[in-house]
Amino acid sequence: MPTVIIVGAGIVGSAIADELTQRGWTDVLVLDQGPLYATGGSSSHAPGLVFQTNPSKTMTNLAQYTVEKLASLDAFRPLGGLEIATTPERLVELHRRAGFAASWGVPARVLGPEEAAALHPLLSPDKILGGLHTPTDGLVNAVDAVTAQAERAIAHGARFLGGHRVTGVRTTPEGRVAGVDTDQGSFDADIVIGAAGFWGPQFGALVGLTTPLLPLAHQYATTGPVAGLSGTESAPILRHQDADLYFRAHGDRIGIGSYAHRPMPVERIRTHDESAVMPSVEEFTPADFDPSWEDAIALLPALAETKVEEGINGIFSFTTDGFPLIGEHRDLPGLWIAEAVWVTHSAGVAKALAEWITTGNPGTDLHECDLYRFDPVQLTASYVRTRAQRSFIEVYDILHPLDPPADPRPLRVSPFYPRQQELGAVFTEGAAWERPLWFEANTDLPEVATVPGRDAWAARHWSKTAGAEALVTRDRVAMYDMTPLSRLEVAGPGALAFLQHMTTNNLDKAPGAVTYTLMLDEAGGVRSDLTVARLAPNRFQVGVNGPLDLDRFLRHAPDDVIVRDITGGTCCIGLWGPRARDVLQPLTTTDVGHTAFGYFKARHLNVGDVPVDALRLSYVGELGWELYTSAELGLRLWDTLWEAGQEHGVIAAGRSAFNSLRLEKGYRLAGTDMTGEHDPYSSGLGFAVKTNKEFIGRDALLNLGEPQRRLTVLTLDDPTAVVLGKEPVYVGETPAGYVTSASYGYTIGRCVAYAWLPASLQDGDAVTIDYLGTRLAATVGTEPLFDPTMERIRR
Ligand code: FAD
Ligand code: THG
Repeated sequence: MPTVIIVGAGIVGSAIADELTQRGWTDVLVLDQGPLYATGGSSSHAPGLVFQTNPSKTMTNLAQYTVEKLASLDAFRPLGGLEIATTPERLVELHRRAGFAASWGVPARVLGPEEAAALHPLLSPDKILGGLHTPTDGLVNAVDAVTAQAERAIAHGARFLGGHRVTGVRTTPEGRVAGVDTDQGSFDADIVIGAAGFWGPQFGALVGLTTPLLPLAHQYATTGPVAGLSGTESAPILRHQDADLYFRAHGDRIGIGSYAHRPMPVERIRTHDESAVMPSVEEFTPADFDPSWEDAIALLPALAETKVEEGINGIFSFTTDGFPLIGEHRDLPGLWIAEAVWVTHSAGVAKALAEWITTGNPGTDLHECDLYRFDPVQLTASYVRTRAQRSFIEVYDILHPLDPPADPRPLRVSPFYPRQQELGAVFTEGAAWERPLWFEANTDLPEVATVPGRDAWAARHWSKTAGAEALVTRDRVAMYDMTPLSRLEVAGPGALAFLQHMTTNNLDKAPGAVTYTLMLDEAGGVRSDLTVARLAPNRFQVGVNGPLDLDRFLRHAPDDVIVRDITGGTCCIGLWGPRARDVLQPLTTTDVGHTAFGYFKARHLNVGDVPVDALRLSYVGELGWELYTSAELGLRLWDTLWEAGQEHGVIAAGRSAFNSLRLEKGYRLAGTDMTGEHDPYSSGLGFAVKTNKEFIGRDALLNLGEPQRRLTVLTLDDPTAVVLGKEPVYVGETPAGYVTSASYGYTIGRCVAYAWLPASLQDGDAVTIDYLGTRLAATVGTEPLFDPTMERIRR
């Protein structure tokens, strides 16, 4: 049995110790620099509100487990959660959040002002427009929860030592973890887990690991006695997001947390000796709290009779995207971290991590939380500082799914950026890339007039012009900037065998072949879908879905294979549409006819003056090519195609059209439509699996039963209605699943929504989708909705 050391005895560290010992890994030592179990970290003063509902299914599931577990340990009180609206926009947002709750299986209901106010002794109906009530939300006493989990772990063999500061991590000559050094001596271990909370970056520095979190102070204040509070603490936990506030009762007093103040990054974390209270508590700065106090009284007038008696600026971790950081150090096996985790998600994260360490698989889809989800440009100190402060500011904001981050921008731009600007690109940002959503230059296209309008929420970051771009792609030809699509070069004598092992489809084909294939985890869940182009016997170009695919390749690559991310130094134009060949052929001496250059083939050719690797495939479901060249030739490639395309009516088209076209064609987006929770068959991707060869996840696939759920295509019945993704789907009055991605399909004239639904549903069955509190009728369809015979592509 491996020996485990956990650094940090906060709520995360103690939960991990409990989960490991529950799994029979009893040789666990938990070290904390502070005293047990109020260690001086964030858990020692967290007021412990647990609101489970989150736009992320994973985060919600982690919270649901935390509630379940801590309730079983008597460390959770299900007082209910109440989120109130004081603006019409927030009321709509509460309906959207009720949708998330229904999608992920949290009971919740939007109530009118009277009913909502009746739940809380200090609320009055005239102050609010309504509330979202979640009966299973509630309060954790974090120190009690730490203690309960620690005591159970100790009963199963774990040891906890306070007053031990970890100062180094020891390694074996082979480069594995061997133990830790502390200010009280050394300890051996096969596995070391950093649960160091906002000390994470310092702990990471001991092992050469960039830990992209920022410690920020957040104000929490407690009032004196409040008339009207019974002292029994039966009031639900309360959120007033329009004023960036939350409330809980402490006996007959109220605790108020505020995210309304300026971000307060902690420049230097104090030691225990230097701290007046504890390292995670900085001195209260009342002036920062004053506006929040006014807002609190405005909502709960009974507070006017009392005052703020105590306050802290309490420190905890913020990340650039709001998700935790979980995973194993790629270059130091045996070193894991679980940091930037709220009390709310603590036990769920601990369970997933314990599963991951003991079985090799977290059992929960953690891709949003993975330590290696970032591109290097997202790991600089300045980026982390800017974006983590942004996360603090936006904690309670109403965020549209397409809202782009504000700064730092622009960071990554493709070589076509100046041309995109000239064409009036409306940019969004993804993975630090500037990405055109649509081009204002296309606003005068006659097709624009045929595109239906939509409601104000769905119309954000959208334009009828995007619809016109989609129609022109189907009708003529368009150029798409595919540069941000991550691509890897996989080369060396072992490259073929490696890729065969890593993915499901057969890649043992002659150079010039392109194959669509899946990367599974050991349990058969879909990690990613890839295109593999064999450019030479020992050299492959792999189109992937981002840094996590690179990470997985790097972890598995043997010595005779080199894996390189070539995204940054190269660029790509997707030239797609029925006239794509008419544009391309005159520019090259290579025959690009269907016979000479077939579907899913790769050729090296010249486009005018530019050497390119051309891949004949298209995520939008039209005739055409992805044309790759090195970055410095990108502008020349763009201009060459643009000029040649004029007589064929070429346009530049953006992400918005792209997403619509791929959904009409039924092409999935890994990480959104299917994740590690889903097997290839229920995802509709069985065609890319060849079980007659060996690959990771094959054994698990062989033991699958009949799928219970299926990724199902729906169309909305109302030809002007749209949904955006994550909405719950009802069969009759029963929540039956949730939408993954959705977009209006401009060619088919209906909104297309993919959804995980019971496998028993059939073509033509009626369902409803809850969109912001309104039920929209939808119908199960047959895939693909567009061009099922492939006549537009294979010609
Ligand atoms: P910590 O509790 O900070 O534990 C980390 C431990 O690691 C510390 O004990 C530290 O001493 C130890 N450590 C670090 N480095 C070393 C080392 N080198 N050697 C030895 N030991 C080390 N979350 C919610 O879910 N709901 C809330 O309502 C809520 N409210 C909050 C209100 C405030 C004012 C604050 C500040 C936070 C709040 N949070 C809330 C966030 C929550 O408190 C934290 O996210 C959570 O407690 C983090 O737990 P942790 O175990 O990761 O960190
Ligand atoms: N281009 C390239 N690589 C990629 C993508 C891309 N890698 C990541 C991601 N996108 C992969 N997703 C898809 C999804 C569908 C298809 C291609 C990439 C596709 N599917 C055909 C189908 O389902 O009919 C393939 C059928 C077949 O196997 O022949 O084209 O956009 N380079």
